[in-house]
Amino acid sequence: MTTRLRVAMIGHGFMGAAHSQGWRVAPRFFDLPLDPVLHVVTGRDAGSTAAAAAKWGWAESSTDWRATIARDDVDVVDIVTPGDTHAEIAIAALEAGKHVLCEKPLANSVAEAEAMTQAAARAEARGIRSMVGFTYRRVPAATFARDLVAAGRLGDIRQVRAEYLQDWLMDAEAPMTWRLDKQKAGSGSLGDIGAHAVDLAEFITGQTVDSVSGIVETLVHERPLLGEGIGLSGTASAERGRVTVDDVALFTGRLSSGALASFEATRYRTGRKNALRVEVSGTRGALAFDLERLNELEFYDATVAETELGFRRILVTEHGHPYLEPWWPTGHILGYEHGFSHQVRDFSTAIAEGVAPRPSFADGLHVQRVLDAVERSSAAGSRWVPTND
Ligand code: SOE
Repeated sequence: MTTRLRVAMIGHGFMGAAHSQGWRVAPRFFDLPLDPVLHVVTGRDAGSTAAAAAKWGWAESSTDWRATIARDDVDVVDIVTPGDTHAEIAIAALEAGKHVLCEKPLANSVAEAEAMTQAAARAEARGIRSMVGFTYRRVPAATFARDLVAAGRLGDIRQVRAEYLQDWLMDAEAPMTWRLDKQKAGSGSLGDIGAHAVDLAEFITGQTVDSVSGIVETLVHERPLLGEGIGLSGTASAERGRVTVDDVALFTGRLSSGALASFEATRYRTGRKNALRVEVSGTRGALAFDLERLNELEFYDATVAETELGFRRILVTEHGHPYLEPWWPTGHILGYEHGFSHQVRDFSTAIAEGVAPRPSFADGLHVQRVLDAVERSSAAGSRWVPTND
């Protein structure tokens, strides 16, 4: 019989739904070495936490995360709360001997991310694993892009362009959410979605961003406070509040190979709903990934006959592609939610096999340093700032 992996999830908003789905579905498709059990979900409010438990299939609900972490019958703590609580919960969970999966960005500051990474290193020495939830690495086309680069199909990387564009804040009268509050979110577009662009560009190229020159800017400084409901589906109240985060972040990065990369993160790009795109250009070829077309990868092979040159669209839907074998008959497509099952597969496999999973807390700390360097660069008139790894 497969050993159970008893999971406690802290938080139950949008990401909580995505993670619940991952924990529930992954063992039904993948042959996992450990059997994840949706054991207990924890939130601030008893009523909505119990409702989330019933909706997503968690056996129990609780309003006390410290008590949850202290339980002997919990093996994994999955953190899907806003960034201001990541450090405290993750460090406590690691110290209590629990494996930890933490949503991105790892923390709200470099200092917090450093403390978390130190706690993760101490725990790792005792066989306790930790991972940060940069889930888009696990979209099959993005993983396949990484494989093509690693196999040398692009040659030497000359240039990279990474952007994450959304438009859900275009309406200046849409109510405040915690994602617009620096205290809770750490930063705006920069950390919320720019962090994904940095991680994915580094993952695909196998390189790191070593210095940056950037600018961050707030476009809408004030919004109605939330009346009733939650998030964007909530109603606006008559009171107004100040937006304390960036709305747009633009920056240039110098990669470890010396190549240049450009980055763009905004939630004000009309018509772009969830456009996480990475384009990589090398001496032997090029590729372009676009999350809005997540079952495809554009690939240009510069080594073919001149008369046959051109980007071609690879359908990343075959059983030979990363993660695809156990899903549907070949040629059938996947969606946003599948990345969360792939995350569960990789995390639980690493726990079972006793290896350190990636992206690690150290990887998350590195991204945090890039975000911090962009903010410092912007404050200093876009001067180049090392990311200090
Ligand atoms: C909101 O902009 C958001 O939900 C991010 O917080 C997620 O990380 C990203 O996956 C989708 O957009």
